[in-house]
Amino acid sequence: MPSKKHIGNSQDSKQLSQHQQNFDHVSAGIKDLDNVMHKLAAFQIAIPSWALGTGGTRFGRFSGAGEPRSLEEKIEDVGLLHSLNQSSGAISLHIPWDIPKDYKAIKKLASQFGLQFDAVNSNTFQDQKDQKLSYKFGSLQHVDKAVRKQAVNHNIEVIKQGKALGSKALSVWLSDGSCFPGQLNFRKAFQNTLESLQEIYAALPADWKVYIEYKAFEPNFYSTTVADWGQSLLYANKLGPKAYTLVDLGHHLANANIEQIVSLLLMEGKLGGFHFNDSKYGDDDLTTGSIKPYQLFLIFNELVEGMDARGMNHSTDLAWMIDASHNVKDPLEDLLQSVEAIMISYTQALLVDRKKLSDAQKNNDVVTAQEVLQNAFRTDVRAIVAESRLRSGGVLNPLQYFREHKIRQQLISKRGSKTVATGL
Ligand code: AFD
Ligand code: MN
Ligand code: MN
Repeated sequence: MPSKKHIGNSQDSKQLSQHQQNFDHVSAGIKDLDNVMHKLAAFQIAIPSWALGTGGTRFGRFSGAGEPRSLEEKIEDVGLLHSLNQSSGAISLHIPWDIPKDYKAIKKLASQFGLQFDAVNSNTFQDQKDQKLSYKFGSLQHVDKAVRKQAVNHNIEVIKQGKALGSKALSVWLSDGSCFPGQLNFRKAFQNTLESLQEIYAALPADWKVYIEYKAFEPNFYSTTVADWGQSLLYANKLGPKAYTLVDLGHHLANANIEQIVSLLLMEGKLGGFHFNDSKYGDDDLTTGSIKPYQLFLIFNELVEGMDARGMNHSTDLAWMIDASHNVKDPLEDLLQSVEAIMISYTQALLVDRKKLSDAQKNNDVVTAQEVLQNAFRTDVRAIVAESRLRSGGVLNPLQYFREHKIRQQLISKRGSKTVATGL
């Protein structure tokens, strides 16, 4: 684990002076630099506990070495990321993959690393060993009330766990749906799900939110009971003011206009938060910004515009999280890349000339509108993100630091080379 002193000593002076030049150059063109720097320092992206190990596919899993073997080690990993980039100051737990044994000790450990507990995630998409009834045909939607009850009780239990840790939200992602036409009565499945969600909603503490995550398909391939933002919004509206829609970037049908979805959910005051990742085909869970960086920028453009229109606090009024893991990268390096991509897009969105864009829109000046957006998108803001990180006590180049200081090798020597982190 790099200590603050260690980090301070590690900055290469040549690289630092190059950075200073880059920063001076790019920041010269920014009118309200202090405001931008302030917002960047405040912006934190939660890391899901299940992204710290190498993810598998349904064909196989190639576990990496030195993966965290326990919740404590997952917290250490997120703490490590946060010490390097100062932008990943929260962890999101998945129950029952991450049930804490000693809440006090876990809370203390997290606070030592400056980490908060983000939303807790329930799991009714898998059967657990000691489980009485099966979720093979769904959980909250199930035709059998006893199965629904079991799934509701699990969610209430997850809320309890989250309460003990200081979380303020429950994320519900359901794999409920059907694989073949005729298998399910859509209306009954919706109504069962709604009733189940209502019971969960009733158990939410006053200052909690519930996020309803949608996904177009997989593991069900004919219908999904919370398949898109419209369906999620229906549930959220019927549930009440503590219920919101959660947008996972990989959960849409191909080429969906996610930025438009974001804009309208914000307008309705029903956008709860994000799961960031990238995809080319489906729920690919690739590194954020690795495939469609312009789309990520356009989403942040709507977020900044829409949140400002509602007077929202960028860092605290929505839940920001990464949801990605795969087979071929070191998970910590992958997460550093994702956080960086998010910070870059956010910074670029802060640089958009709002006045000019809105004037162009009023005048149907399509060309200028495009120029305004692309001017921001094509600005190399990496030095701004790095400067913000440095000012907060992070390192100039987290990835480089991770490799040069052989952090994975250190983790392997501590944890061993045959480790498998819990998760998907
Ligand atoms: C799965 C789902 C979804 C969810 C996550 C945690 O696709 O993204 O957020 O599990 O429940 O990856
Ligand atoms: Mn997700
Ligand atoms: Mn997903």
